[in-house]
Amino acid sequence: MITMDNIIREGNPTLRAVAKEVTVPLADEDITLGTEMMEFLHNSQDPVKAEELGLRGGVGLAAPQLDISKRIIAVHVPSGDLENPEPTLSAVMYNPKILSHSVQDACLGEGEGCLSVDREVPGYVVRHNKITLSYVDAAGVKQKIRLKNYEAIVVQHEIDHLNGVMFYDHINAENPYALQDGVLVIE
Ligand code: FHF
Ligand code: ZN
Repeated sequence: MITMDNIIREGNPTLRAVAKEVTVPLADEDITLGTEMMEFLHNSQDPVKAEELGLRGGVGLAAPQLDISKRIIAVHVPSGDLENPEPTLSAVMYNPKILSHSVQDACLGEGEGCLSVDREVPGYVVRHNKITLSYVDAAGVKQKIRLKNYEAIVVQHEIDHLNGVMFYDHINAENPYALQDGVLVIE
């Protein structure tokens, strides 16, 4: 089981490395890792399990955060709507790739945090508002999807980890809350 003890923190060089693509068909080891990464996200969002295990709630996890430099991410975005409890996005993605993106940019009004960063870093993290993404799913099938708004932001945060990029690399150092015209602020 993955816990916070398995998550490396900033300063570890693996977080600054470019991760390697996984082979397809997927190796059993990579399928198992993906399953465990998704289980971590589930546990971290379950108030009882998160308390028991001392987990920070997470909507995404990238293999390099486990000191495994492979292009594997898991994302699990809860709906937040009691009428419609299905997660808005839940997937393990192997070799995810942004094929194209909107001209429009977006950021989270609350800024971002990271399981590998044990401090608050204020400021807007400006990303693409919409992305078209390809990836290989847990069944080894190639997928192509379009994402926008919050789901697109989460996936970009995770893909950044595969490229050695941290969320605060995107924050304007002089004025963390400076925004170019037309950037969508997601509340
Ligand atoms: C998180 N937590 O998941 C943040 C961190 C924008 O690489 O967003 O470092 F648990 C992955 C509902 C809404 C339930 C939000 C991407 C952030 C990715 C993990 N929590 C949440 C929730 C959350 C990081 N990460 C603050 C831990
Ligand atoms: Zn992160």
